Amino acid sequence: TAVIHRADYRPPAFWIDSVELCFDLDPQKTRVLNRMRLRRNPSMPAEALRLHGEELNLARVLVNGQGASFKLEDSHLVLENLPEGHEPFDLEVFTTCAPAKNTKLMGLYVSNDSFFTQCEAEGFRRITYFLDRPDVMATYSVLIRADKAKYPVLLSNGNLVEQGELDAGRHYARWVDPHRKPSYLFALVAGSLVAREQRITTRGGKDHLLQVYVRPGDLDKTEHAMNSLMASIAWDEARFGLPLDLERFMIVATSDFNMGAMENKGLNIFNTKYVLASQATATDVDYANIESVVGHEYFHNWTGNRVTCRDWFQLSLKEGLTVFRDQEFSQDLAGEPSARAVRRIEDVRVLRTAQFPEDAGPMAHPVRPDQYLEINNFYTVTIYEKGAELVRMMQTLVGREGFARGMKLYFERHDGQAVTCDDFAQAIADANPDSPLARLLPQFKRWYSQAGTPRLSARSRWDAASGTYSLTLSQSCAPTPGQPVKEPFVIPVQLGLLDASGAALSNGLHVLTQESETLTMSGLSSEPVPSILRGFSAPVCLDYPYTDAQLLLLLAHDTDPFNRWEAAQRLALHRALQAVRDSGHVELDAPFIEAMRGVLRHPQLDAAFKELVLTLPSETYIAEQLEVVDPQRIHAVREAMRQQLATALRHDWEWAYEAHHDTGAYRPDPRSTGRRALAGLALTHLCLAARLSGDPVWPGKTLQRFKDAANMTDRFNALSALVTSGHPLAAQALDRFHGQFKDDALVLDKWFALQAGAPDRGGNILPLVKQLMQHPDFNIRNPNRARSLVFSYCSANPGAFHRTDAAGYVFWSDRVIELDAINPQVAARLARALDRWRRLVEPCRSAAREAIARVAAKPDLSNDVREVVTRALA
Ligand code: HT7
Ligand code: ZN
Repeated sequence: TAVIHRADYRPPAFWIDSVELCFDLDPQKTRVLNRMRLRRNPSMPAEALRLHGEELNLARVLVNGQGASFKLEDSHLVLENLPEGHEPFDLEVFTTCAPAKNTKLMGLYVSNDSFFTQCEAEGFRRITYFLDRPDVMATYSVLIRADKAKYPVLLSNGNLVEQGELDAGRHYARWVDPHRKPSYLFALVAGSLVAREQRITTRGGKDHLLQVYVRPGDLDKTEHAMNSLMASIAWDEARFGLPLDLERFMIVATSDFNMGAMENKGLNIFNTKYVLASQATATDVDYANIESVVGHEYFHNWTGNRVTCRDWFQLSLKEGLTVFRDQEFSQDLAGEPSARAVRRIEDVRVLRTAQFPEDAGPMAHPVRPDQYLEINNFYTVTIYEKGAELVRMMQTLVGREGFARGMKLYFERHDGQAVTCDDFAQAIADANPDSPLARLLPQFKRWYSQAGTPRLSARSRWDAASGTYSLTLSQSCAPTPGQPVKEPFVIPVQLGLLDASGAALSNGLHVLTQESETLTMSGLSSEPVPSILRGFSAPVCLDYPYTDAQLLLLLAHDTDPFNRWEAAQRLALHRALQAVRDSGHVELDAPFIEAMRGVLRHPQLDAAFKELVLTLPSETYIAEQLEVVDPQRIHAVREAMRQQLATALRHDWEWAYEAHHDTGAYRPDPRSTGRRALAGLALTHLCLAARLSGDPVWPGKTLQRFKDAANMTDRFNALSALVTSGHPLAAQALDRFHGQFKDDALVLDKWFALQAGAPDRGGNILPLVKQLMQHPDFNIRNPNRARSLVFSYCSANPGAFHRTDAAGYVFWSDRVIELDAINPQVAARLARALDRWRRLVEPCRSAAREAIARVAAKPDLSNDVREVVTRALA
């Protein structure tokens, strides 16, 4: 298959105005009758109709009710002799497919004896022949017929207009979606499901039915998802004036799903991981994720569904914007400024540990890519998270109200259309003609076209005699594949100055547009300390030669909580990097330890914030700062730092645990979540300290906590403390956990993930992972289970994966090849685990290259995996 280029975009030669689909569901052989009303696109020259289709059996083609001539050409149904002129005509295509054999989980597939669809990006063509591209928008009427006992619930998009009985124990339902939509938003679900229901009246006085469908035993785990949905509906109306435009809004959960969830119009399909929660089975992190994913999919109803993408190169138009919206939603729900800051820090952590490496590696691509081989490979942290940062910068440049004005104009202009990232940026700028965004729009849009993380260097000069302080800000961006030279970006730099006592001197936004600019402030009595990039106002890598004294001052006094946290991260990062360069030896100094103690014991700071400050930068983030990466050494250094913090602050951790572990009746609100997180971190450190001292008390207490816990957060934190500290009590706790939760797939995922992600001790993790692959509960075909074991090892446990004997890489290549035959999308994600192989220290580097080459040499690789390994070796 050939590479697809953005520059080659052409509108379709035909439009499809309406679709009538009739499904006779059968796991082995489902019949699909597709009646389309088409017309030629008057603005395009006359040409043949080329409909996409994949793994379909074609039975019949009729044009205006008559048999028609056609050709089947490399995944296309081609019709050449169609009626001339611009009158609409009918095309009927009758096909069959085999949902039970569909292990790719794209198109129509079976999971736990129910039918589900996944059509984004190009799955609809696996259901029927179609112009399967997002700029072809049609109305859909869907008739579903199936065995009533096996599939009592039959769902599709829109409104249920008819249902009834058929002979031979079958029944039917007809759904009509009044909204035009692209094929990727089509959905169908059929199975034995039950729903939590909620009727609501929205601000405009309209009534709506909300439903969350799950398997019968799971109904008691749907309350949080329903609450999150109601909160999302209220938020979008309040913040952006965007109402729910459907009488019925459904969420359905499935345990076999390639991603998190899917925003099909009125019928969102979710991975169970982002729906099901009870205090006994889900952690605080799960609760927060459910809130944000439910929000995300709901917000797509406007940003994605009402206004969609012209082509898949514009994916960030909907994804970046919708991530921005879900981040804002979560912040607004968190409420207080400090809780908002915690959310912001968490989001930036994801960006820096996942997106920055992507932007520096072989898969680096612009937020609006120029080319792809397989679109599924471009559902990336760059499209999503960096895309959200671009939208956030726009909001910073036009202000919060200005941004709401821009959104309003965007919908006024484009409701019902399939548009581009340019259209979005233009609307935000046009609604704010006096803003810096409007003035700088062409330059700002380089963020969409240039890949790579810009480096923002700041250098200061202090002239004591005149009391003048100057700060020079310079930007650069390293080459990325296909982009050797970059033009300067527009970088909004939120900048504060503190005096030597930590008091605030100034705060303002500087918009950097040149390669280098100098800001000067005079009339100062002493040299100030700069707090640069407050709130992480741009997705850049900031380089400023902070001294420890400056960082300690910021940590103690900065009014910006993000930079306060950042100061602590820098203090820790400096020490980690120093130790890694210094042959792995680390000895934490008293000022650092005292600063950490000060934060831990601080009377005013929130527990959630303390937990973030006392969590050291991740191994991946440390690795990103280095040109040559020795993952085992990084792991050893970080572990040694944790161990020293555990020992030196032992009494403080004890205090922290005792003061925070009782959070009363379970509620997943920011305050109690923060307290549980800090108590959990304390337990981990207490178990680590016990490992050195041999003290049995805290491991014993931790085991007791594990047994007595009233919620999964506390239980799992205790289990994790025992496992990550390598304590012998971990084994019995793991057994007990498995026995207790063996029937709950999502909890078993945690059990697998914890073991595969545990710190390596003498190379013990890989044999354990191999052993767990033989466990009766392991099934590589289930994406959640594959992620919990194989990905947790290969992608999230660098210290254990990058073995000098190359066994980790051999295991990786075996799994990529095994998975590729089952589910190429999941395989390609796993293939990304070795993206950054070029920077690895020898012998890892050569061994990693060999493993990638081994995968690349395999004939019949999917496009998904081929694209990843080819780029990695390029
Ligand atoms: N828009 C959704 C994308 C998605 C997806 C893409 C490829 C293959 C499977 C998929 N499942 C969902 C998810 C979202 O961003 O909301
Ligand atoms: Zn999305």
